Amino acid sequence: MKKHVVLYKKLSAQLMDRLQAQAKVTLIENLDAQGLAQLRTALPSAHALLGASLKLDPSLLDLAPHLEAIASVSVGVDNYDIDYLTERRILLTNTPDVLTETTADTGFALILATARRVVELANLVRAGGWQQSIGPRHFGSDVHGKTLGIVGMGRIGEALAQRGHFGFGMPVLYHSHSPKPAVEQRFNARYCDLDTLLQQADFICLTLPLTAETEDLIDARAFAQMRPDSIFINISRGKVVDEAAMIDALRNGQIRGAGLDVFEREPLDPVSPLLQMDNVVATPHMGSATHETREAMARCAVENLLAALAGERPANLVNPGAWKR
Ligand code: 8YV
Repeated sequence: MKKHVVLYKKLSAQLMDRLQAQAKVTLIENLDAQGLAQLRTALPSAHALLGASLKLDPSLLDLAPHLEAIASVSVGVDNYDIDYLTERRILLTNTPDVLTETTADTGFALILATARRVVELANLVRAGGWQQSIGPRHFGSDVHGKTLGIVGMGRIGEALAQRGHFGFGMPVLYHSHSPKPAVEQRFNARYCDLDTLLQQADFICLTLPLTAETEDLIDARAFAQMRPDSIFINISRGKVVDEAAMIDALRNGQIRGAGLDVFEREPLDPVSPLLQMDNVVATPHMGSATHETREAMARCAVENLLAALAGERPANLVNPGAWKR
């Protein structure tokens, strides 16, 4: 008998066909109140889940006694209680690698957009405000040759370093759990402690996962280390930053600006003070959001899920402790 897979993220027709050939599939179209009610109804018979952007608490997963696997369409796994899943021997998989380059591109899009005031000046033109050659009050700041500081040197951090070093001639500082000699050799990068990076970098970019250790890592004390002409970039998770402290730092001129793709609560509240500041570029968690990359992530998630249901070890297993063999 076919296993029951519950999707809470829509798949392309091609991937849907592939999944339906192997499993009974229930699709939850939206994660609104009705969708969440549908999910709760489907969980008691579910053998696997596939989706993203939904916190799957133990209280919800207790409704799924037959659950064998969760295939997340994401590289970040902060929406899951990994200890709980491992205890229940529920395999959790994610989609690393396929989104690395696209997410690093987003990081550089925010660096350039924030430093050169692209959104603000494009809106000026659109509003008919371009009446004469622009002057100093509309000037931005250079990116090439400035110091790029990367907090978290994983796949995305490395891709960011590659762009900075080879693309923009930027000296690269980085902070992570431990030094990475290969990264230092490839990108002439220098490992330093967090405070040194915050004090010396022109661009401070967060590319680290949200964990118990990194939650609120960038707080008022951290912002106080940064230079007034520095620009803060976050493409990791909103909760790595004390958002109120960031708002204060921007208001008080402790930093020049911020390029933000992630926020403490998402979607960002339309009345957030961040949206009232011209020196803030805010984007809707679009890090991996291209047609090509999201299809590649979904394909990776489907492959992980089908392997798990077939009793094979998935390629991207987040919690190897849950693996039976
Ligand atoms: C999106 C991400 O949240 O991969 C992650 O961890 O943050 C982004 O790619 C995810 O892909 C939503 O589908």
